[in-house]
Amino acid sequence: MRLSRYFMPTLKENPAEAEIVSHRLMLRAGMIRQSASGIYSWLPLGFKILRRLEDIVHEEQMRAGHIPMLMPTVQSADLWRESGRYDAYGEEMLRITDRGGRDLLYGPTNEELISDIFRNSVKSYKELPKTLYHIQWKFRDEVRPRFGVMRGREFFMKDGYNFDIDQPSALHAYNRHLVSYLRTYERMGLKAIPMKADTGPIGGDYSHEFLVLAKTGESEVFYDSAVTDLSLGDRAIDYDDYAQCQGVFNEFTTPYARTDETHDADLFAQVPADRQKTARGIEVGQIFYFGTKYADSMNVTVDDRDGKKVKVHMGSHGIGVSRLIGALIEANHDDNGIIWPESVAPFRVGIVNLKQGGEATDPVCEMLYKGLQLCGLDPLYDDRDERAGTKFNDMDLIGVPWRITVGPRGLKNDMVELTCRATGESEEMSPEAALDRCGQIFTDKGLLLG
Ligand code: 5CA
Repeated sequence: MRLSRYFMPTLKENPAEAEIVSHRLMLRAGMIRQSASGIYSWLPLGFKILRRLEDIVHEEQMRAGHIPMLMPTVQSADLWRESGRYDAYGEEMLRITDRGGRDLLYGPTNEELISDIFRNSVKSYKELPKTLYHIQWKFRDEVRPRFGVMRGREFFMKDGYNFDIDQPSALHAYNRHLVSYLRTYERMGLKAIPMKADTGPIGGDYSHEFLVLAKTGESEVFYDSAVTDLSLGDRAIDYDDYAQCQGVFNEFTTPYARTDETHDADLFAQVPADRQKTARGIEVGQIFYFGTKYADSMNVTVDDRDGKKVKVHMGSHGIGVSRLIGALIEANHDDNGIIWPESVAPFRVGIVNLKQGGEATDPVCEMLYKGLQLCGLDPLYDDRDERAGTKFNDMDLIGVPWRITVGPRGLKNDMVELTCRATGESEEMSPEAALDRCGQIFTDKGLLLG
């Protein structure tokens, strides 16, 4: 993308309404603009990273064997009356009446709709197990929308629903989701810790929230520091393997890690004192097994082997895709702006032309721009007629991981400068070497095809 043709309305000043750094930087970098309280337009740069995260979520869901689909944002109230949640949901639900006087709502989640689709189409145990998911806008009329996309009213969420014949199969689906979520967050360069969550009346161990540690997080968390050393890494996962998924579940959920909602001071006291940590965290996902709760209220059954109708075991699993952008920025920034992990950066390499219109600089920048495009690296070429300082500030603000600076002085010795946003380190090399190096960095990390 040539910056002169792009739409990236950056702000020099800190917007007064933004209380936390991710909100400030998203506004300043021209990623979002507020349309109404808790509702945002996604400007091109914000939209680009939203798509990057969505792609990673899709890839990891499909890798785990889950099936993508798309349900509407607007739902009929009738299904929610059937499950009993139309009244129970309260003021958080945005209710709409159409011209025919029918009650509709803007979906805050989709358990009812997916249960209805499933029960109308699936009749036999032979078709199980199935996990269906979509990534779609949700609306919750939060009492206190705040911190930008972190607690919005309209937000982008992946929600998935598993349908299984019995509890062991449904618990495998639960474990499979836990593993696929760990992998999803790791790919985004985030450490998200599964923490035991409230399960309400169903009890048991079967709800976990995933929390990213950050000073500005809304939840207070208590954990054994050993849990922060765990990583899935690039180990091969067979998502059909019950024992392997259970093993990962055990590994990641055995060390103490809970939010204030489930915190147990006596259990926490058993963690070695030097490993007891208290911090704040951002909830970026939640998984939940709820047995036959919806099957009971909405009569979701299939025929078993003997032709007898049996209730289906279900669970639901969510990832806060738009909130993740806030979490990523909270975890990766400095005084100058965002520092995107390479895997999610909206633009992976930036080119700064120190003398726009220069006889020496322009052709080299064009060569780099085309070369990087051929590598699949999606470069951002700052070809504006602006001061060097402005160009550097904008590249730093929007968090481009690698920057190639092309100036007349360096070119006299056939040199450009390659700078890493995360470390601030620069190295001089020929334009061709800079191109090769960028290709190599992303090839080594397996990011060129993503
Ligand atoms: N039906 C279940 C699972 S699909 C469900 O809705 N779970 S949830 O309420 O925990 O939402 C899933 C994720 O969406 C949360 O972990 C959080 O990351 C994100 N989320 C929830 N509310 C908001 C909000 N108001 N703004 C931004 N993200 C949100």
